[in-house]
Amino acid sequence: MKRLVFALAALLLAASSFAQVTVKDAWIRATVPQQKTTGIFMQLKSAKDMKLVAARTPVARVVEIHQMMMHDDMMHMHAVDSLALPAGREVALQPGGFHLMLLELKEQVHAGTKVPVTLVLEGPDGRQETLDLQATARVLNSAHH
Ligand SMILES: [Cu+2]
Repeated sequence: MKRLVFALAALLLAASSFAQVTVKDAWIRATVPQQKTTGIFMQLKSAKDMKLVAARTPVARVVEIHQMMMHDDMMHMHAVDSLALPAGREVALQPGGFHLMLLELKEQVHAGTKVPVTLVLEGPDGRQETLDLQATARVLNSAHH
């Protein structure tokens, strides 16, 4: 019985640490037929120091964490290993900055549809947890953004 109580406590702790990362306004850029790449954007806020180390979605074979920046008057983007989520600070994944890059899309992403996304987050102790969310497909530069 004692062991069961400990197991339950561990489960509750795991569940509450999930809730310490909040996601706001997750969206995915809608695509046209034959398009093989797109991006996912959102606001992330973690109550404790965490980092985003990976992500996956059923609509793409490959998901990378990308950073976009100006270099020699040109926009460049490159993959990064992780994105730091400092405690209490809102981190934006947005066009022109960090984003989740979807490569080898399996299907067209139509505006208005919801796409499941799983984030893999890692704490300072190296322990990983996952966070499931839904990203709504929008056309970039649409009036309501
Ligand atoms: Cu990219």
